[in-house]
Amino acid sequence: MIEVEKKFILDEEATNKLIGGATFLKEINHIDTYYDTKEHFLTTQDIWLRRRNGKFELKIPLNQGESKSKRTLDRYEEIDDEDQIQSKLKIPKNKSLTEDLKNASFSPFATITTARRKYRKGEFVIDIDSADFGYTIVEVELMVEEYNIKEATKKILEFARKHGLKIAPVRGKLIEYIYRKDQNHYLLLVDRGVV
Ligand code: V4E
Repeated sequence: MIEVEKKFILDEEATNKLIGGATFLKEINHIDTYYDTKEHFLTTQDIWLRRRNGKFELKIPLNQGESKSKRTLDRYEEIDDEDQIQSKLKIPKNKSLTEDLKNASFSPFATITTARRKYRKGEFVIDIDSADFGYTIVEVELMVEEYNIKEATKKILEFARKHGLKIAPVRGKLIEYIYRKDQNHYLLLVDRGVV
């Protein structure tokens, strides 16, 4: 089974419609710190290294080489084993990962705290993410077999329409953060076809 998810922008009216009749599952808080070099070595290759609540996670695109316009779905390999992260990034192992990253010129460039409220509505899981810099988005998710991805995407879009969600490209939290705080970094990501 794989998770198919789509992001949407939320206003108050849409939130009420969305959570009406839904079952509240839980609230999780994330503190994410993202790392890169000053030259944006990782993010310009669509590679994302973060520390989430103290644990390192690396996301590497599976559809590397395809331009954004040709991608139908963004898929990433997700690695959370520190030794594997270090070897994927080709960083020599000497001390802790934090220390070794620092010595290899990787440093934190964004810290985002998110309150994620999870709901279930029928077969859909709804994540409402409120980030601390004043940005709220919703992710609608379906778990399906690999061969049902297209069908699941259609279902999510129907669900969104029914709930008055705007069907439009949405910047995820980190991309929105970069867009607001570092225009040069954002323009570089656009130039490299990452966003
Ligand atoms: C930017 C990015 C990634 C980092 C995580 O992004 P974000 O959506 O802010 O995180 P979150 O909290 O929803 O992560 P989760 O809990 O789901 O693991 S991972 C992939 N990207 C790339 C990306 C892109 N290239 N273009 C756009 C428009 N969005 C994201």
